[in-house]
Amino acid sequence: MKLFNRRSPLWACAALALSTPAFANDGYHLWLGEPRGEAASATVELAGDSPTLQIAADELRRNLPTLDRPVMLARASDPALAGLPIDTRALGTEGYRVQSATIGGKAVTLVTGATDTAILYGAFALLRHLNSGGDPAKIELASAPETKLRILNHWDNLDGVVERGYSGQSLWDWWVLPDFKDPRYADYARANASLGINGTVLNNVNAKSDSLTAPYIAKAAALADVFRPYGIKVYLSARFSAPIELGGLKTADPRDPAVAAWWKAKADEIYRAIPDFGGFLVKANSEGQPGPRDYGASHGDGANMLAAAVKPHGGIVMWRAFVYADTDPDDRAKQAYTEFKPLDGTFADNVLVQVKNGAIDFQPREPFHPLFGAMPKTPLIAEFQITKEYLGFATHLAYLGPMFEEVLDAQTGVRRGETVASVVTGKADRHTLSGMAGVANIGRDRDWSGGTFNQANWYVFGRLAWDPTLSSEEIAREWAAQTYGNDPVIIDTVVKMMMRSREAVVDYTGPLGLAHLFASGHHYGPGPWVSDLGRPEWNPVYYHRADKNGIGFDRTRTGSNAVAQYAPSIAKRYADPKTTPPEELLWFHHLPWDYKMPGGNTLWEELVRRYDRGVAEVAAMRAQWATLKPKIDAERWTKTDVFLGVQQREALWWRDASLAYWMSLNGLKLPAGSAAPQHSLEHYKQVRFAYPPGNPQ
Ligand code: BDP
Repeated sequence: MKLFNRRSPLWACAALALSTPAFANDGYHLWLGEPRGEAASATVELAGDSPTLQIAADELRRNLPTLDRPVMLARASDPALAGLPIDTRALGTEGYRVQSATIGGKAVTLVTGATDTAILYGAFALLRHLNSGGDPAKIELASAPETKLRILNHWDNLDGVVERGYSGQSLWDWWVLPDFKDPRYADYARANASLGINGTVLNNVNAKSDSLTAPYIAKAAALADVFRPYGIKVYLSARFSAPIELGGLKTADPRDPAVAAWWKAKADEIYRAIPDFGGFLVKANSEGQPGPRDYGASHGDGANMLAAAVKPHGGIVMWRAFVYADTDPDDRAKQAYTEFKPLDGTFADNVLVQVKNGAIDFQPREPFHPLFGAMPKTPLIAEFQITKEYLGFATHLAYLGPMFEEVLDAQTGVRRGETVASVVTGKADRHTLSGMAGVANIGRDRDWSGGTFNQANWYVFGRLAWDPTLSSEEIAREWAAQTYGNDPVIIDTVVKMMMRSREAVVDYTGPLGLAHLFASGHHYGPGPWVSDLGRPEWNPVYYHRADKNGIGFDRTRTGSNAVAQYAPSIAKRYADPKTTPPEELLWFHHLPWDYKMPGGNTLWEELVRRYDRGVAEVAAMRAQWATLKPKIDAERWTKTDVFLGVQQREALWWRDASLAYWMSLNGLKLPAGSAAPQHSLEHYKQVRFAYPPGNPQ
């Protein structure tokens, strides 16, 4: 038990009296904070009973500060609520309402909703309100999720390695499941429920068929049992060739009745073990994965065959649009659209097409994927990467909220006011299915995500999946308050660091729309010179196309014409370098080094300025963090401080290596005031790492 709870007023005195706060915090409790223990004394009453309501009540009893009235948890249909002026109709099945009410002559804070899960969400909303500075005297909270599916995608392999995972081994201890259910599973579910996340795909999209065998179904069922009372459904990534590998069939052709029958029987088997199984996620014909194209069938044929198998049980299929083929010489950024757009209208009604935020692959910045807005007859689920494969793993501080927001707020140009968010919520085209998926950054590290600031990315994903129109800055504020305490100095400093952090990573890794300049395989550190990988589009040189004369990928009519995949108004803007935002310039245009940028710099000068700005920004973040030392527990403060030191060193490495390489091509000098790279280009080219995390061998 801690000496003082971080939210108690005593905490502030302690912080003043001691140079370092006297308690430890290893980050395990995430934004939910250390349990209040004996300090919590709220009275919580329950109308009705269920495991979910019990969880909601326990949560409040453990963590809610004393209020001037008891909290009552009651379903909207409870007779005690009849006649009260409380409108719950707009809340749907998952929305909640928390407000003062007089029930049976007694003043209470009522937490209500149509279902027990909605009440659980309401309980967490109440905690969030109070723990992020909300007025206890003014409790009036109501919200319903804007999307139906709010799902984490775990890229967890069955051997415990997490592909692109930087927070230790997989949380799922498959070996001892289903017998031993690690208590962490419930804590994981609790954290997700606090955000409204209602689904989890347990295994990697690069799936093994073993996860569909009886022993693994039993293991998944054990996890589903733990997650169920938290409103979380389990999904599995399905390997398309499983009928061959497990069923002994000669083919996995989706048009073959024996294949369809195999999947149907498999789905029936899964549903016997997991009656509320969510469905399948599929990566097909992408990066070596099997799929319907192996048989000349379409993605639609594949998705619909699986959809038919889960349909009688109410399941869905999330079919990924992340495809690019070695046989297709076209610009990689165009391939998903080329393949999927013509399939619009052919998918079964329980299929969603899962589209990454950008057309290439989770780069620090990508323009929104042109499929958003282009498939009105198909519900699209947006896929974001919470784990930071291309943003410095768990070590570099990059708050992804502004990046998610930038994509969600992007106008598709298809109809007036249509944004990616309105496509994703299904509102644009009146779909009942809708959703957001996030590639999880969760592992067995004590702090779950490999560092406190990475927890913010899990948090912001969940909050935006609930409501994609929320502000990432507001979310940063509420996260900071709950995570570090309600001290305005802490909140302001932390939020300031967070809000600039992603742009800093863009600046030092690939400013002005450059992308995919990463070292091979693990994607850690710079490798803009790499040109020897098997497929052209795996090589950074494919993306930047720099030479003596210029830099950038021409995606206009004179080049790949990827711009034409956007709606006309957006395509027009991107077709001209003058109207393309500088942040996306070299994504769409190949320009001479002396191209004049707005503001008067040449392209080269502006590029260098941005690399320098990124490095300076990290130094500034570190200095800001230093000022918080007396206010934050030593354990969490130190880890972030050390990580910022690493980031500072590596931002400089990125900048120096990149500039050394660009200068070797363009022969230009650095602008006055910009320091020469510390080492030669050869030095940077030789940097190697043994066993970087997240890169299955
Ligand atoms: C890329 C990752 C790779 C994933 C792939 C995917 O490098 O590990 O398997 O995306 O999304 O970002 O399928």
